[in-house]
Amino acid sequence: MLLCVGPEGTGKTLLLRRLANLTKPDISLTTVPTVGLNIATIQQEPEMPPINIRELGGSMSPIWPSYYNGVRKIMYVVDAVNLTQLGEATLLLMDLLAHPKLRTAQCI
Ligand SMILES: Nc1nc2c(ncn2[C@@H]2O[C@H](COP(=O)(O)OP(=O)(O)OP(=O)(O)O)[C@@H](O)[C@H]2O)c(=O)[nH]1
Ligand SMILES: [Mg+2]
Repeated sequence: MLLCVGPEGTGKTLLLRRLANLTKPDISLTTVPTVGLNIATIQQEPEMPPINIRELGGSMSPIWPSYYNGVRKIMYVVDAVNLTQLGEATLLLMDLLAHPKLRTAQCI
């Protein structure tokens, strides 16, 4: 299972919406903060099985670990322009990488 996490407002929902609708150039830029779980299904090629990605809202970071069971890959999203958030982004990433349940997961 692929998990998408990162601090609040870094663009996770928009990125996943973009990946799920690559052929539609006019996707809406309007999103609401994810409270809970957002599941995106990405179909790369018609003959390939779809990829399900679970996004956890940044506001839920204290309870992210309750969703770590069975995670094989992690997509960690950072807003590199938001310098005031980079410290928080680093601490959350360090916590994530140190978690025993994610020891064998790949981070991208
Ligand atoms: N212009 C522009 N706006 C963006 C981009 N990525 C995100 N945004 C805007 O930033 C805001 C937050 O984006 P979201 O995708 O909801 O962020 P998120 O990481 O899912 O936030 P949480 O679910 O609260 O953790 C929205 O208003 C988006 O439209 C981007 O690449 N370009
Ligand atoms: Mg979101």
